[in-house]
Amino acid sequence: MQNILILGGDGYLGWPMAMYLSNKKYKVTVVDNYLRRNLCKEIGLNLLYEVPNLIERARLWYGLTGFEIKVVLGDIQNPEFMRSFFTGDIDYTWAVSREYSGNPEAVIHFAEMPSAPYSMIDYKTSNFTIVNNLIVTNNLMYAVRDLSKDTHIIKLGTMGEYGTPNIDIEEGWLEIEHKGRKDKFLYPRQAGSIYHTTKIMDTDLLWFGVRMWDLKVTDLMQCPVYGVETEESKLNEHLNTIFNYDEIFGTVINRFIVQAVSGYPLTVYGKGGQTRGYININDTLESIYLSLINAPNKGELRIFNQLTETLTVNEIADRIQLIAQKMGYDCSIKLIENPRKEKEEHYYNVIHKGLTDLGIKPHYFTNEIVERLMDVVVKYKNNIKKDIIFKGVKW
Ligand code: USQ
Repeated sequence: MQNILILGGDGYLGWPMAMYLSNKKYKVTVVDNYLRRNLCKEIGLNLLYEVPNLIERARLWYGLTGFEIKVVLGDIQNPEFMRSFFTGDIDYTWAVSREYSGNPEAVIHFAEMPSAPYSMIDYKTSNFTIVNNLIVTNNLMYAVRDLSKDTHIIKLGTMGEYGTPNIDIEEGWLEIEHKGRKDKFLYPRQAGSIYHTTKIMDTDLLWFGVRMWDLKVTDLMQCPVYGVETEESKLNEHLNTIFNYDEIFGTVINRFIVQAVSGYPLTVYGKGGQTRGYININDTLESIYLSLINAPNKGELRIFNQLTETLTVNEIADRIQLIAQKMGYDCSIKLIENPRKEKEEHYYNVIHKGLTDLGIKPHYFTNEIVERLMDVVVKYKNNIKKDIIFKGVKW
């Protein structure tokens, strides 16, 4: 039974990941400071449905499965708090047994402010994003360096670090020949928001830690994720992950599904030719699991481009409109002035071999997947607040 620490265990990916690993008999501890929930309250962003707090969810999970997910609430921007997970001096907020399970074999690091629009509201939200994301990553890196050097750090990076270059996006690294000599470097990064820029800085920090202290790191270049249901959440709807459909924390596919169901035109930004990788939430869980059971060596920064397919915003909108109309919803598409500064027509070819080689079995963005997602969302149709769908945070 391996011992896994999940930072950001209350979030969109953190909680489903905790259940997924707990179901596979890992000893899971989650830590969170409710950042996402608190920011939603502060800005007035309703979730699609009420989500029980972390303690209530862990209790419910334990009641249904007999598996314990230990919960610790607090802010890992505090270095001593972060270090407590490696010294054993932990004050569990909720646990069945308060005994320390030992140093984690792996830490899965989701604990960042994850929204590009939030980071672009003003200098205050920008500062917060930079400080929070970098201090948390640095605290983790030092805790592992000082107290648990064999721990595998799995960090959620983002495809947005690469931007949209006019050449193929390689898997993390680029070999360069210059004046007759060759070397391998991190693939050039050029992000499109302050949030995405903090992810570049995270990668740089951890790459430094790998070079200096032989840390073991996997960096997952994650693309926008969509979906709600996972095998584990099917046990009870109160185990469903946090679901945002607002402009700040909602990702485009989840947003468009809610918009389609509620009769709000699908808000395609600009020309809609923006191409990104996309991944189903179940594939995210599987790829993190595959990274966990196939750990890199000491002194290795391993990078995976974590996507299963690429789509333009127009392709997403067209597919969702088609299915929505078939299901009887009045769904239209509206091209609106792009509040972001990004290329709206561009080359996009991403190499993503690493996870395929490890054996991932992808769920693609099919008509059936869209239908199922709509069926889930429509149950909560009466909760949808249309005024939070588009706020127009400008870059
Ligand atoms: N978009 C629209 N209309 C909308 C919302 C979005 O056209 O109503 C467009 C955006 O302009 C963008 C694309 O859809 O071109 C994707 O936007 P998004 O909001 O789904 O995703 P993004 O802001 O890039 O961020 C999300 C997550 C972030 C993660 C990132 C992966 O919030 O945490 O890191 O996806 S990636 O985009 O690959 O960097």
